[in-house]
Amino acid sequence: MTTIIANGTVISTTGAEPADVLIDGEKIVALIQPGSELALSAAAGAETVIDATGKYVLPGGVDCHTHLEMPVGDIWTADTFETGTRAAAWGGTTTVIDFATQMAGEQVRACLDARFAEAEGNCAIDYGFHMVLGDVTGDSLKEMDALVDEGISSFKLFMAYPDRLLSDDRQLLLAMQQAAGNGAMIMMHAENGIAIDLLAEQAIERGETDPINHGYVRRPELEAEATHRAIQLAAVGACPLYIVHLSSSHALEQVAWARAKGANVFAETCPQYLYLNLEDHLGLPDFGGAGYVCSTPLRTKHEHHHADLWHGLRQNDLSVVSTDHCPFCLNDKAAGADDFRAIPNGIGGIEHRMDLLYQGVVQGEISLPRWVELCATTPARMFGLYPQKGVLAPGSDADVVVYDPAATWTISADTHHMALDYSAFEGFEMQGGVSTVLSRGRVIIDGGTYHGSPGDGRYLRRGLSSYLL
Ligand code: DUC
Ligand code: ZN
Ligand code: ZN
Repeated sequence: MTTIIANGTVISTTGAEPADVLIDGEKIVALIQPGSELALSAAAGAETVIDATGKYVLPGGVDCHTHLEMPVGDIWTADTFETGTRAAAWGGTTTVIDFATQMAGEQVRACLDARFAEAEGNCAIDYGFHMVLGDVTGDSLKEMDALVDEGISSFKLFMAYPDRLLSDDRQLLLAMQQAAGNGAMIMMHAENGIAIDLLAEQAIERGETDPINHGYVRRPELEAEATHRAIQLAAVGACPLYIVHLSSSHALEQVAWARAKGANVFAETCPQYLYLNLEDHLGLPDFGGAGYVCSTPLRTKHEHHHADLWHGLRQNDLSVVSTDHCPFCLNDKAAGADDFRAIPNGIGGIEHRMDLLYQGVVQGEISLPRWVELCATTPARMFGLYPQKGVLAPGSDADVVVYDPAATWTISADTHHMALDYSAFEGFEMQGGVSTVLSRGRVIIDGGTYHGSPGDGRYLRRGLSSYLL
């Protein structure tokens, strides 16, 4: 089956050029000059012609940080693999990398196999996994090598959550040394959880139970301290390091310092840290802030976090924008009505990452090529999916988004496709929107209709990060 996407402007990391995209089956076979003889004959022979006049044509988004169908205690994230990947597709994301989690006392292998079974046959788009090591043991270190061979080439460790997931410095270093040997990427939740838990305990003792206190106790200094420690441990362990959900100027400063020295240190941020803040969102009265509880937390508007993060995105000290899609419905957030520590952590945004970042293009914060680089190309390269994903080039999967820069619309829980009963971005007015989405050559979103089905998405065995090559 051949398809041509004609007359659009193709956006890549290097620019914006008029080009027709020719697809055969699941792959891109050529980019052709529009109106050329070749283009006309390709269009005449194609079974499907998609007219992209006036629109951008870009590689499908790669969201490398999601939590679909994930339990925290007995509360589950609201999106299943089915609903979450479908919502992602609506927003122009055609690949997700989610997490399999090993908790203390559990076997890595068994946890991963269970996770494969949960996703299998349910995803609308292609998917991969990182492995969370909640406990670094002889077994988990040995399994790291085996997992890399099976396409799980990144491991998330926690410096937070002493009671559940925290690895101490010895464990962090052991995992880093193992990663140095097998080529894996170490992903780090960089917050000093021991100090945070003390501050949280003291806040509760003072009767400060509201959601905003979640932001007060998770101080940016404690994100910076953990980020710095992770960087130094990774230097000693000699492995690449990727800081997840970076939210503060303080932590960014550490990443910039490491990168200026030439260290293999990378970081992502997420739309919530670019657009939302502690006072106006986490500080909403009557428990309204609960919907904005996430970790790392939203930061104060009285410092320069937003501006610094945009600057970091331009400078490449922040290389990726993911969502950290971790949606909990409001009745589940109510678990922490009397104690902010019990509010499940997370914000849902898998559907709106591409659009929210495009507002950065509209507002002049980033360029069009940088938008594509942050949302598709670099995450694919960072996590061993390039050039299968993240680029429109001959031989790459035909994951393509046709994006209409003239569209205008408003984010609302009433119209979004996530299985979440609110939106942290409710009422945000958007310029630009997704028109058509192809996943491996098949149109799955077009004309405001979803044309795919659960199980269309395939598991992706990832290689090593090519960002280092
Ligand atoms: N870390 C994440 O990456 N997501 C949700 C909560 C957390 O602590
Ligand atoms: Zn985390
Ligand atoms: Zn996360």
